[in-house]
Amino acid sequence: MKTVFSATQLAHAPAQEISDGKLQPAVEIPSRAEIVLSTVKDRKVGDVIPPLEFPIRPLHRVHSEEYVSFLERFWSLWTASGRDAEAFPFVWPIRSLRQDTKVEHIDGLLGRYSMDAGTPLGQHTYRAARASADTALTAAKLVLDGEKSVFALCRPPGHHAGHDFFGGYCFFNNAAVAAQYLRDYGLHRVAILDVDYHHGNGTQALFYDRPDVLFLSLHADPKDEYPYFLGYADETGEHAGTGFTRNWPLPLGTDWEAYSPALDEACRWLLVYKPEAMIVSLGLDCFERDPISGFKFNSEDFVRLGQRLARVGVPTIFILEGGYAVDALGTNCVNVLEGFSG
Ligand code: 6XA
Ligand code: ZN
Repeated sequence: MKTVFSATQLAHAPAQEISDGKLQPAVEIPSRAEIVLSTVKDRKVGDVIPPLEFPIRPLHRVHSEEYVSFLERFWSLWTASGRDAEAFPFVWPIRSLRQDTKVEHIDGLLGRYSMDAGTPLGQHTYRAARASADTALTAAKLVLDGEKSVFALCRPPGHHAGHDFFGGYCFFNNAAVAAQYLRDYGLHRVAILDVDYHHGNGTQALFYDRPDVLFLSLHADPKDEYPYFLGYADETGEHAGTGFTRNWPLPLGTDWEAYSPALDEACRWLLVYKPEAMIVSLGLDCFERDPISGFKFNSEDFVRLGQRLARVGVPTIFILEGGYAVDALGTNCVNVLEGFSG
């Protein structure tokens, strides 16, 4: 299996994040990608190739032009306002505040275009996020050109990012951008299976009213876990997309034994839908030692996950999402890829 990777993604290197009511060391850090890359090489998964540089158009198919432009201009606006440290949003246009004002202050813009205060932005965030989206797009192009499976080693991750907002360490929704690219360049039915520990709220929302991109997600029950406000079992799509979203919220403490029946059910939906390609939002944060998560996968379980996904039998793009137990991340990720490849 080919891996797509760009070192430009490492330029986004947050030092701190807000969690548990304090500033703590950031967990979505460059060493995540570095350990996955070195394990891909050590275990000879296949060639590692750089992404193509795509124009802005495929990003605008998923994200609003205003939002993309905000991310591009962010650092110059932030520094022009006299700041030089990492930025965190802190005020949002929530219920009863005006949605229709044209905000110009960078603090207002940060609130307008975000969903949480847990996602640090820095000088190189835009450049790294573009490289991450290019990585996913290149994987999609390879599948259109006939590859049966490709690994997009993406970072920063993408599945929480929506049409016009960032959050959950995500800026551009790599899986959604890849899915839309597959649709725009010839495929009619694409499925996204999100196995990250957290619900992929951004991806779900982007395709919620569409039947051409099936969204299936297994994740920690949002009543107990981030992102709290989406990912419940009664969310099944709307309008033309009714029935084309499915969620399996699972209790904290879920292990492979409890997870695999839900995965089997998701795979049965895939067999019914018969996608021409599948995108796997591959988070490795179901791991028992993940520092921010509460499931109980061991490293062998990730082999089983890969084996199960292979049985779906469709061209597959793996897109890296979360997973923060850095020492085990390469092993767990490559376990999925090897399990899949057999
Ligand atoms: C709150 C938790 C962010 C979740 C990030 C993640 N800081 N999403 O792994 O998949
Ligand atoms: Zn996650």
